[in-house]
Amino acid sequence: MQSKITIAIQRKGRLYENSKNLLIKSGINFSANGERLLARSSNMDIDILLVRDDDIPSLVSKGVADLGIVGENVLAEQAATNNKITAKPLLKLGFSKCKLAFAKPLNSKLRSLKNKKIATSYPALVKKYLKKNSITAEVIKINGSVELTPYIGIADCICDLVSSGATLEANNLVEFNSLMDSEAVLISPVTLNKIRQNNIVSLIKRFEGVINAAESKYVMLNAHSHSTEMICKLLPGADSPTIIPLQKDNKVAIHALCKEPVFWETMEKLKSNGASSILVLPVEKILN
Ligand code: PRT
Ligand code: ZN
Repeated sequence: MQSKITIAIQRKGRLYENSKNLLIKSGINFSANGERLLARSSNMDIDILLVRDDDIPSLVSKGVADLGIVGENVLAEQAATNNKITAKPLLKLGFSKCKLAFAKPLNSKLRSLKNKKIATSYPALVKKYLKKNSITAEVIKINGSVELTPYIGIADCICDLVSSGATLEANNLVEFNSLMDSEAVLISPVTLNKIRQNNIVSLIKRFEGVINAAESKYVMLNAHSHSTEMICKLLPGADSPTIIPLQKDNKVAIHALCKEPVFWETMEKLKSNGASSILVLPVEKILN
């Protein structure tokens, strides 16, 4: 009976640091040194497979790994080309956010994709998009430097991942349509391994706790008791704030777990509605 859980993460690249940090914050101690494919947790019955991101959907679909971390873009592209890729996303992880978008040269007169040549590393997703929108166009698969293809006459436009937009700008390209938003997701096989199921579910709950905590803040402030209702309405994503009477001046302390970001604008609004001594504190872990 194999009780050890295997998790596949990217060995190096854009997903690696955040994936590693998520595992470590979830209480899994391991060190990934050098070119090793396998790292063994020193405190839990867990193996970490360190691989290329492209291999993660198939390792998880086959059940070689019980869980994996990969970009939604990679999972969607592979699932669109290969019906053996059955791994399903369980949890959005909130990092490596980007979008798959169409872009054209700044001086291009291109108005529609019809009969155009589109260079991309995501041919299956682009073809699916064209089919869905009843557009006939030529899709050219390119593995790298997609942004150069319009200038060497290979394509009229591109469909590539964009995050800050700096690469498009540096190559005089402009985005004109978005195909999908993407971020890193936790994936699992369609059915969890029966022997390890309980442990896997507990682990997923820990990941959830870390993700929720990253987005949550604990807010503490003081206010006049007559403004309590208005102040509580302004606290983003707070379920049921704690209200504690203060000794002086008919005032209360309000404490709340805010499950959405607390921006400066929100704090300023709280202040203008009578709140004072507003503290916004990070939350490390949440177990619901
Ligand atoms: O070696 P391995 O196969 O494991 O990694 P890889 O080289 O295939 O992938 P990697 O590490 O580059 O990216 C892994 C994942 O990060 C992607 O599959 C996405 O889910 C996610 N991600 C998030 C991105 C970006 N943002 C991103 N900006 N992946 C690539 N880019 C590239 C994009 O292709 C373009 O060249 O960055 C450029 C655009 O960035 P901006 O900031 O200039 O817009
Ligand atoms: Zn890759």
